[in-house]
Amino acid sequence: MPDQKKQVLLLGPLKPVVMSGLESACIVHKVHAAKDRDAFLAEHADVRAIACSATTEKIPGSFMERFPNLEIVASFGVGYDHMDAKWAGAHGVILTNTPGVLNEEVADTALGLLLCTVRELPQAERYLRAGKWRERDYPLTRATLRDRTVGLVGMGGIGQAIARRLDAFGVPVVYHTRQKRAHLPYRHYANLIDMARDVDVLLAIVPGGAATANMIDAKVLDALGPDGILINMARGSVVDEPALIKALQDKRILAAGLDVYAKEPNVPPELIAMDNVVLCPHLGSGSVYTRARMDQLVVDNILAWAAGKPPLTPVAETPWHSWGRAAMR
Ligand code: 8YV
Repeated sequence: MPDQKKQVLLLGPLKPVVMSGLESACIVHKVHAAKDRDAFLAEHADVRAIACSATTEKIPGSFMERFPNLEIVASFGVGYDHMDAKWAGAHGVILTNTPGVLNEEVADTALGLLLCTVRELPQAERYLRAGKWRERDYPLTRATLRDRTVGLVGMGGIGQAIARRLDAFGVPVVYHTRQKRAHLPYRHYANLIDMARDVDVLLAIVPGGAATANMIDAKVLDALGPDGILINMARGSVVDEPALIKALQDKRILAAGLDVYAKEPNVPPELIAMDNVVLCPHLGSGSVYTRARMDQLVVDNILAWAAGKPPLTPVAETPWHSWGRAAMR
C-alpha cells in the first residue's frame, strides 16, 4: 500500500517550483490536470495533505470536509481569506500560508503605487506617448507627498515594511489596528474614522475576510476628505467599491491607487474611465523572485509535514500543537 504521508493533492496551477519541490518527496495528484474534477477528488478523498498554488482556489469547509483524513492545507499567498480557517481550526486541520517572504516586494509596490497616484506618473506617461508634451508641459500635480501624513490601515509585516520606507522618505506615518503595537514608534488610532480625518492618505494593508469587509466605506472616505488619497494593497473586500467610485466621481476624495478589486479580474468600468485613479492588476508580490519564494514555502510546509515535523508557517487560527486532526481522533 502506498505511503499516505507522501500523497499530496495539488490544487491550482502546476508551477515549476511547486511541482519539482513536491515531487522530490511525494506523489502529487494534480487536480488541474483532471478531466472530471469531482470524480478525481472523490478518487483521492483519502489524502491527508493538500497543497494550493493560488489564492484564486476557494477552500471552504465544505471542500475540506470531502477529505476525512485531511491534516494540512498548505496554501500560496500571505492572505488566506480564500480558505475557511475557522472550520479548519475547529476540525483539527492545519492551514499554512506564505508570510514574510513577500513583505519587501509588496512594500516596494505599495510605494510605487503611492508615488504614481500622488505624482500622476502613469497619466504623465500617457500624455507624453500621445505627443501632447510638444504642445505644452504636463500640468503641475495638485498633490505631493511633501505635505502628507500616511495612515496605514493594518500594521503587520508588510505594513511595517511600508512604514520603514515612508520613514526614509520623511513622510509621517500613523496607523489603525484593533490592537496597538506597543513596540512601534507610530501613533496608533483605535478608531479608523478618527485617523481618516487626521491624514491625507489612507493605505490599506489589512487581511481580507469578514472582519475587515467594507471597513473603508463612505463615512471613512468622507472623513478622508477632498484632498484625500486612498491606496489599496490589501483585498478588494476591504473597501466598499461602489462607495469609492461615488466618492471619486463626486470629488469627495482626490484620487485612488488600487492593486485589488472586489471581483477580480473584473475592474469596474467606472474606475477604468476615471483619470484620477491608478489601477494595477493585483501584482503586489508579482516578481519571479518573490513568487518563487512563496512557492517554495508552500513546498517546505508540505515537506515538513511529510517528515513528521511541525509546519513552518501555520495561520493564527490553526496553531500547531501536535498532529491536530490525528490527535483529535
Ligand atoms: C498574491 C497576495 O500574489 O499573498 C497574497 O495574499 O495578495 C499576493 O501576494 C496574490 O494572492 C496572487 O493572486
